[in-house]
Amino acid sequence: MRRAIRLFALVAGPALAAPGIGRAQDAADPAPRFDRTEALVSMRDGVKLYTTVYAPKETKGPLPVILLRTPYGIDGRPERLFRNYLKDLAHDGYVFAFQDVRGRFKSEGTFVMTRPARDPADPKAVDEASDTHDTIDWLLKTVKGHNGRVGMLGISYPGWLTAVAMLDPHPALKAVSPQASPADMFLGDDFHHNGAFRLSYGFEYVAMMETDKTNFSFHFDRRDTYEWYLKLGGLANVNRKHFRNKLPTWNDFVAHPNYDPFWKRLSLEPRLTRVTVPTLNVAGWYDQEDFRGPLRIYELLEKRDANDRNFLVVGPWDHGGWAAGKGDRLGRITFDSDTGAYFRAKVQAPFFAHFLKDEGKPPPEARVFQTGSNRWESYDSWPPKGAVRRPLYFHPGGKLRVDPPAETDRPADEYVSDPANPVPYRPRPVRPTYPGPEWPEWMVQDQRFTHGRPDVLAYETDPLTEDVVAAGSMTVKLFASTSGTDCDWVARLIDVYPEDYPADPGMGGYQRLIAGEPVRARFRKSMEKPEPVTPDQVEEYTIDLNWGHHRFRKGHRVMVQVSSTWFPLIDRNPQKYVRNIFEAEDADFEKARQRVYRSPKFPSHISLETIPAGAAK
Ligand code: PG9
Repeated sequence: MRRAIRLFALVAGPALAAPGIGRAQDAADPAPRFDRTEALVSMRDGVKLYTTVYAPKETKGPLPVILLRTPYGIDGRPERLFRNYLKDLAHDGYVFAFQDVRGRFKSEGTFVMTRPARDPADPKAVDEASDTHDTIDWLLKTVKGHNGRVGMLGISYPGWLTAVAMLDPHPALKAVSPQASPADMFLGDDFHHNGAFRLSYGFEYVAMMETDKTNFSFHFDRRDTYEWYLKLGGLANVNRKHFRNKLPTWNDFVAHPNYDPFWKRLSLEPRLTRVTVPTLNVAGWYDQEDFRGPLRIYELLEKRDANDRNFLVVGPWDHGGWAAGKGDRLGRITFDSDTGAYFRAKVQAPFFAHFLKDEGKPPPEARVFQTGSNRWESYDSWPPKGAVRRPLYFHPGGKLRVDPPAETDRPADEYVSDPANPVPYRPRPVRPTYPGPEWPEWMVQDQRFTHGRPDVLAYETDPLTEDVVAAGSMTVKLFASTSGTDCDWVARLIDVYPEDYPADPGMGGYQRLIAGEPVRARFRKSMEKPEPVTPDQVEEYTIDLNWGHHRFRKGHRVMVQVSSTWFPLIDRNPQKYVRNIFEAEDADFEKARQRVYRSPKFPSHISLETIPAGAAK
């Protein structure tokens, strides 16, 4: 059964379909005046792509063109984007062009999820870069009075489209801003994290994109999708009961459960070998979809950035949270300033003005919001030079301390992980991803809903006697065993507020999530060749929590929670090794006894790159 998805600004990314804080205010602003034309633009293989062009009615001299391509449907969107995401750019003066990608909405052809790069030896082959190239050719011939320079930007899928255009750029493409673009869908981003499958997102996104040409919303017959996914059972039931082998991307998930050439071909990472045009990379600390991607794109390009044209901005945002609204809060967490409005007016618009109109100065290398202190900081390298790693070790009694563990007669903590009762990733009911208002906010939700569960371990410091500032890499090292032959390990880093918190008494004791990631035991040695684990044998797992920039305040505590499920964000591991978890049957799921070690030989710990607390206020 189908029902229409409620759309807000899908051009920028589906996360914006959810109502955002302060977003209604943007609607009150008057939109700039444009002449709108539409066209079906022919690509090199004859396929026509639906394109609209908005030229300002009042122009001051030749203008650059800004191009935004999307799979989410362009009709009606630009008018809304001119009131928020593109408002400052529109006021500065650009011609804007929007396009439905092949196979979506009013464009011809077939949609292929994150279409792989074409074979350069085949002149007839197409990909998103060639479609962008052909579109820019057409724009330069058709748009009157342009200045010969084109810029591209977009969030998430449109951000990925920007990134692939930048890797193989048209000569007129002079500035790009890939925002929240995925980089590698097996290692991070939307579909998997470290090879662990993102069940709710993968299932719902694929249904949305591949059921037909428009945005389809899967109908759940349970209000709580936690319950729905649990009842679904083994993933073999997805095609059997719902998709019936008709959705190509789901079939790809099933056919490619490991990091094989299929996933490697889709990865942008090996292609990020040069900075082709000035690039403003944008990421949000609380991006629930594509966080690793934009950071990896920045990091890999930065290694080859001889001419200083690769820049980074990270703000306190959910997925696309900078596109609309003030950005002064997310859920219960406030940021003391309008970070989204600041980004649009003071970062995004000046970046394009500099590189497309020769106005103003280039941006700083890295503009990074420090959460916890709520301050924007500028750095000339990211992570900042001189950051020092500080380990915090797991100890008996749920303690987290700087000293390594001593010998003890009980060197591990243990719990039973039951796939029939998985740890939820947000408080139930877990409503569907779109247009549920919770999805954009779960990464800052109070983690007390899992604290104290018998299948969740927690290690926390005493109240800090001084601020601790994490800036850069954050990693958990687990020494752990399972009684099964496969399992997952999930680590979450949490800032625990003091019980007595006069600044906002409702936040007393709040367990604020800073980062969390899963790893799948089968991939501990190789993502390409999974292997079962030997029951009850201690193994070493590294859980990379990516980069962070957070000030743990004096009086707060640092906490790490460890569990073996995070559902339905991550699919359940059967805990018995099966060849392909996408083909797992209900009977494959087993309970397992999980042990986390904290001994001199097996010192599980978290390690944070830190900078002196005085270096940034
Ligand atoms: N996170 C979405 C996505 C991007 C790229 C590929 C697949 C999904 C999006 O918001 O567009």
